Amino acid sequence: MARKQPNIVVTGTPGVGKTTHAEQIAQSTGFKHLSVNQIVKDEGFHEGRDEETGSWIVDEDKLLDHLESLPLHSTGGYILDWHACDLFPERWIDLVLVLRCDTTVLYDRLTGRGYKGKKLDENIDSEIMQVLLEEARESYKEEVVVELRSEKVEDVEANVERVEKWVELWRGDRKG
Ligand code: DAT
Repeated sequence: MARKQPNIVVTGTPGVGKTTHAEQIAQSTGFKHLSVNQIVKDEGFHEGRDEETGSWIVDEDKLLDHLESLPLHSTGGYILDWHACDLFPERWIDLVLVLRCDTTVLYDRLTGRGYKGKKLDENIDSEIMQVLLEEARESYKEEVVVELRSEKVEDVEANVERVEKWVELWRGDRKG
């Protein structure tokens, strides 16, 4: 069955603004925001935390089984917010937003969150090396992946507006 609504992935290095964007896009489109990290935590889809970085060691099979049980792939209308994107089957996803941020701005956001040492360095390096953008480009078709800047509040407003327009076009295309 063809989806009536698109599914959107919002990805990027921690601190780039995924939650901020996903919440606002959910509000303006009526789509459901899935914070994948929250699901991993709440449902216990992990094998504890990495000692050094404190990140969850995710049980990807359990996570995928859970996502598969949602009407995500049939009805659509979901926003998947996660710092990874290669796990989601390509056929589920209609748009991948990769948020990008200047590293000095990101540094301040992450230290403000209490990140330090290896965890801070790894995330800053990941942004410099555009790890998530590469992951998205390797996992999805070129036209599905959109890189968006997320440094200022105005960036969020412009990005949300752009996504709203994209959703309208997507719906229009399917009505024929
Ligand atoms: P993520 O979910 O990617 O970890 P977040 O949405 O929690 O990121 O944002 C981290 C912090 O940075 C939070 O205090 C909101 C702020 N922020 C994010 N994007 C922003 C932007 N484009 N302009 C101003 N502040 C932003």
